[in-house]
Amino acid sequence: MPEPLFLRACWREEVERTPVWLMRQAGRYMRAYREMRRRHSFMELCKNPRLAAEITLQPVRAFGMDAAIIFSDILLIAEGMGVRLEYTRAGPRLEPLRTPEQVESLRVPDVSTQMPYLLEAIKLVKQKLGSTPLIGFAGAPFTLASYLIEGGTSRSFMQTKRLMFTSPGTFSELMRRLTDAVAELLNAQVEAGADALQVFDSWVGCLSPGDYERYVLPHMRELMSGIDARGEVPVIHFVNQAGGFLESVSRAGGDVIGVDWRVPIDIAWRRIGYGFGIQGNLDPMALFAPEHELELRVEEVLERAGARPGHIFNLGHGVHRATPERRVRLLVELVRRLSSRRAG
Ligand code: 1CP
Repeated sequence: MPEPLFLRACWREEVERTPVWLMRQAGRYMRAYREMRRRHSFMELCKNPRLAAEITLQPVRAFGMDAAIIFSDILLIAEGMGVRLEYTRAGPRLEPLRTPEQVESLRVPDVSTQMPYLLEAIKLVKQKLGSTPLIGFAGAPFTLASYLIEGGTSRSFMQTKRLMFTSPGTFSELMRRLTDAVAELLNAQVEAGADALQVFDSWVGCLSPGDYERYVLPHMRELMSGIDARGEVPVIHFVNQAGGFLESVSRAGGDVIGVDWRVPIDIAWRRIGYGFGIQGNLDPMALFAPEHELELRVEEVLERAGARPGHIFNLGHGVHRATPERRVRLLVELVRRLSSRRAG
C-alpha cells in the first residue's frame, strides 16, 4: 500500500493533492462530541480510552480528514508532573507555580503509569483507523510554562514574563523539566503507535524575537533532539503569532513548521527555508464567510503554497467551537477539489 498522503507531504514527497486536517478537529463544534459531553466531564472523556478513541475518529469518519489527532489535552501532563489541574466553565485551572521550590517539586512523568489512558486510546484508535495516520501531540515547553505560572489562561502573560525577567534561573529550570517531560510524552505516544507528532507552541507569539532566542530556542532544540523517532516519525512544530521570528523557530527544528494566518504562507516558507514542510494557514474565521469567499481564500492558500511538495493544508489555529459542521465538510471538499485540479 502506498504511504498515506499526509505522511508523504510531511516528508516533502510528491503528492497528487494537498492533504488536509484541522487543529482541534475533534471536539466542541461537532454535535456528536457535545452529546457525549452532556454525559461526561471533559476530563472523563480524556481518561476513558474507549470514549477518547471514539471522539478521535468522529471527524475522520464525518469529513474524511487525511489525518486523525488523538483526543487529549496539552495540560494533562501537568497532573503527571504533580500539579493539580481542573477544567472549569471559565477554562483550565492549575495550581500556580512561581517559586524555585515549586519548580524543584515537578517530576518528569512516567507516561505509562501516569497517563496510561492516553496510550490505551492511541492503541484503540490505531486498531480502528485503517490507513489514516494518527497524530500524537504535546504542548511546547513555553506554552505549558505559561499555563503553570499563570495558573490558567492569560492575555498579558505578566506572571510568566515577570518570572522570566526576574528569576531567569528558575524559569529556565522550569523549561528544562518541561522539556524532559514533553520528550517522554512524545516518545511514549510513538511507542503506542502514533504515526506523526505535533508540538503546539500556541502562546510563544507573546515574546519578542530576542526573548524567544534566549529563553525558548535552546529548550526547543533540546526537545527536538530528544525525540527518539526523529527522521522516522515526522514532527510538526506549530507556532502561533510568531511571524516576528520564524527564522529562529526553524532553527529550533521539526520536519514541518505550522504557521498562523497572520503571515502569508509563501513568505513564511521562504523564511524558514524549503528544507521544511509547511502547514497552514487559513484564518479559522474564514469558515464563517460566504461560500464563494471561503473558496477564494482556500484557493489563495493553495496558490501561495504553490506546486512545491511539502504543504499540509490546515487552519492557522484551532477550529472555533461555533463553526457549523457543514462548513468544515465544505472546506475539506474544496481543498481536495482545488488542489487536485492544480496538480493535474
Ligand atoms: O469543554 C470541553 O469540552 C473541553 C474543551 C477542550 C477540548 C475539546 C479542551 C480544554 N481541550 C480539548 C481538546 C484538545 N486540546 C485537543 C484534541 C482535539 C483536537 O485537536 O482535535 C488538542 C490538540 C488540544 C490542544 C490544546 N489545549 C492547546 C493547543 C492548541 C491550541 O488551540 O492552541 C491548548 C492551548 C489547550 C489548552 C486548553 N484546553 C482546553 C481549553 C478550552 C484550552 C484553551 C484555553 C485557553 O484559551 O487558554
